[in-house]
Amino acid sequence: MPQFDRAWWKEAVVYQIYPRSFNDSNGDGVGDIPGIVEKLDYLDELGVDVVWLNPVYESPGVDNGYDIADYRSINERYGTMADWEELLAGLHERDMRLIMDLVVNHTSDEHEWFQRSRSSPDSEYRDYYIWREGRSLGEAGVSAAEFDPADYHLPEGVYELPPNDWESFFGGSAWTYDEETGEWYLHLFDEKQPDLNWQNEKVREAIYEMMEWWLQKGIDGFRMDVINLISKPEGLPNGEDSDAIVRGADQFVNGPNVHEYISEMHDRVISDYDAMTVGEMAEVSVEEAKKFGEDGMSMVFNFDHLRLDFGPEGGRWSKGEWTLDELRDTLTEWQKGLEGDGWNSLHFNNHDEPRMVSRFGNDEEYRRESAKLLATLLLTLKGTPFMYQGEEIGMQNYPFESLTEVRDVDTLNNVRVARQSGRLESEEEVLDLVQYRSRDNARTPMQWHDDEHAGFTEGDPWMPVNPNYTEVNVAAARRDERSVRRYYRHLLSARDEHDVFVYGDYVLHTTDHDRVWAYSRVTPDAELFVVLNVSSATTTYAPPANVVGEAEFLVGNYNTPLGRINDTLDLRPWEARVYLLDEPVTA
Ligand code: ISL
Repeated sequence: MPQFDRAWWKEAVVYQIYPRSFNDSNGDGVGDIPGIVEKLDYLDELGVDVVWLNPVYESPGVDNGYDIADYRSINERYGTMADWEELLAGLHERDMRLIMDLVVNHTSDEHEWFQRSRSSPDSEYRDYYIWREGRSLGEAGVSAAEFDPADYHLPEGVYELPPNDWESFFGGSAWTYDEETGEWYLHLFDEKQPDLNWQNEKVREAIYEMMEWWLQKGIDGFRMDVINLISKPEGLPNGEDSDAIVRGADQFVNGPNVHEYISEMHDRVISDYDAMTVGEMAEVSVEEAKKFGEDGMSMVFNFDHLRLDFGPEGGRWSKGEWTLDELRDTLTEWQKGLEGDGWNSLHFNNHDEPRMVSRFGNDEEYRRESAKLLATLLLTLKGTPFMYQGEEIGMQNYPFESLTEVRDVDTLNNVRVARQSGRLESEEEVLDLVQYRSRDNARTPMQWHDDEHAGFTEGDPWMPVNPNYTEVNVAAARRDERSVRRYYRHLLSARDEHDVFVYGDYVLHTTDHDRVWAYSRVTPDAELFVVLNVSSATTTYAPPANVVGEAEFLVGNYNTPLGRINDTLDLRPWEARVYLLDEPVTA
């Protein structure tokens, strides 16, 4: 038996639950914790190991819970602490684990710390956040004619610019002027999400205590929201890189003390527990990810592959074409980059991204096939896979017909800014982009069956249900032997059975095929051979000579009754096959 550097979180498959949209137990149109408890057997049967729960803490809900007003209490909308405890116990009884969302780059402006901080420059909480004086027009080199106070929501009589040129991820300046004290506070997201000042030791202490409190309650780890934004450079200099994801990102992404803070957090809190941590990183290189591993993080989320379809200008709020070459190269870079020296997370979906089958698959003619192919990729690359609710039934983007159907603060703010600047003009352009990119695509209610509102709620759902629910739903998937869900279950159990899915090294076979992506996963005593036709056309592929021959056909999305790998493979649209070889043949 080969010796692997084992860890439970390497062997686990995570299932992400966006509580607002998962299952509503009390008919108020918003999903809740008792609703999740009702579905625990569903998750168990699917075969996932860990639940990542998006924020359920006390919050005004401007960013659906990523604006936290109290880290230690549960938002009434979602239930009570007792409900949450029942959820944790229910998961543990079924041998599943729970990781919670840790949102500590910012709080809500309704958090007590901010209320106190805002009240006076002399408050002992002033330094919990980042306050600065504005710049005069002269200082910023801006003429009076160029200056429009409306851009900064300034009250009458105030003629100044924000302390620097940083932009918020949600559009517009990252600073808001506060009338109370005549200073500006920093918020890299919405103005109702002020950034905490991590330089202040008291802030760090308070956060570590809170983390400890949750771990003591028995949780199994944290997903750490935008954690590489927590360290801002001394003097808060203007952005220098005009290609940065938002203006200023070159200054505040992976700031000067970020590793010091993360390793301190690890030493002070995490290292006492057998916990899993995954750091969400707005932008991160392989080299930087390794450093976070050295700081004690289990893994990071990188988004390189989810940027391939950005347009040349306008970043996320423009549309570009991805190619198989780029997708394969990007993921291969991470596979190889962290080999033996770190651990990957794997994800194509989350609550911030459009649905993977609409983005990387063909959600019209080959919805099922392409959803299954993407599932194969997710569950056969090396790393910890993260599934997102609804992915197991091939849920797709929502056909938004009007902005009135959009709830997401990020979409609404960014659309407003793009319109103001003239970058988006016609209604069609706006809708086209929203349909493609909006985070709300992922946030429509989970589709359980074909009754009204897809069985998500007995009330009025907070977000419209995708009209395809009559066809795409869990009940229908259960009845159907060829369903996407069946396929996931199959792959998940194969993954449980064979170590090579988890620990095998990744070896790429197709460096430049324009439709096929083939690779092996290799351990000292086994090999998986995976072949994917990432296209809606049939295609032919000749595998490397040494994998040709007898092999067990483990999983595939078409009928392939073969006990061997032939020297030429005729692959149907979006065909995916996974073979298990008796012994490793690829070096
Ligand atoms: O860049 C994005 C998506 O590709 C942004 O939508 C997103 O805000 C960014 O990835 C950070 O996301 C996280 O922090 C935000 C919150 O709105 C997101 O839901 C969360 O996942 C602020 O807390």
